[in-house]
Amino acid sequence: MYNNITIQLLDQTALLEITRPKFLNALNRETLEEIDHAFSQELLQNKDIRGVIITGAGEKAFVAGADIKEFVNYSAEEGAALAKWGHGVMNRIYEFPKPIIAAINGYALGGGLELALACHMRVASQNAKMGLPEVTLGLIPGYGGTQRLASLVGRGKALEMIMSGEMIDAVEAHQWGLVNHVTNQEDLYNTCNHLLKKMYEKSPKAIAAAIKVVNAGLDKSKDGYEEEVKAFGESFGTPDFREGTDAFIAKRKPNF
Ligand code: CO8
Repeated sequence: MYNNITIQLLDQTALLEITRPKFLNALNRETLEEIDHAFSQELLQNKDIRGVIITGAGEKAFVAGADIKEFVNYSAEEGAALAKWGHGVMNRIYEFPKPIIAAINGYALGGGLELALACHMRVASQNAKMGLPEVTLGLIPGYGGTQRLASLVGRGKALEMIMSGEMIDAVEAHQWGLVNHVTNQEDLYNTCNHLLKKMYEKSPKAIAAAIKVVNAGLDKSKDGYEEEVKAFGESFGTPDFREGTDAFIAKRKPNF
């Protein structure tokens, strides 16, 4: 069904792998379209899927960027249209109502790092290298990276990374707050899955509401506090609230 990605359902976790290792998993248009399709359809609709891990095939790269060869002859209008469309894809991941972890297993550069930034959490293996090298190409990040990196690590560090175009390693990325955890290469999937499994014991409706409200607070067009009040109130009407509070009173584990 897909040419550039695979999706494996392992228990309640979907493992989405980008499978262009020959090109270090660079995101050509078709790959991004397939990722977008997956998040709009099966990953969203399949109730057995409680969380997603995104990673890159091969030993070397998560994703080494947007596919440079595809846009070398683009005009300003074509570049802007590509970035606008890419924003839509990244936003669907950013707003996705189930937890998503980027398992960064090598190079995460340019659009690849921007994809990881759109995920809710990032776990890097010790061999990972992260950077936004667009200035080397006479470009700036165009898939939301200027905004999401600054909101994650602050303006100073974001500008250092963007203006130097240099890569940082997993340990430095952890110190910056860019990745949540660092792990051995062979433990990467298990570490991500372990994080997700803890979330599967909790209310999926509450998790979806938390993603929405945290994102709203970072969105200049929204009032995060107002969104919190609204979502908090709505939680009271959910079966998950009934189950969670009944379980507490009965001194048992909730079953979500
Ligand atoms: N696009 C296309 N092909 C790529 C990319 C890429 N981003 N990265 C690697 N490849 C290809 C190489 O061309 C090579 O293919 P071939 O064998 O056919 O020549 C193959 O992958 C293997 O790569 P290398 O031989 O270069 O591997 P090395 O181990 O020597 O080097 C590096 C690894 C350092 C990661 C190197 O490949 C590199 O610098 N890649 C480019 C990194 C980069 O600049 N990324 C940013 C791209 S721009 C971007 O992402 C903009 C995002 C926003 C777009 C918004 C719309 C405009």
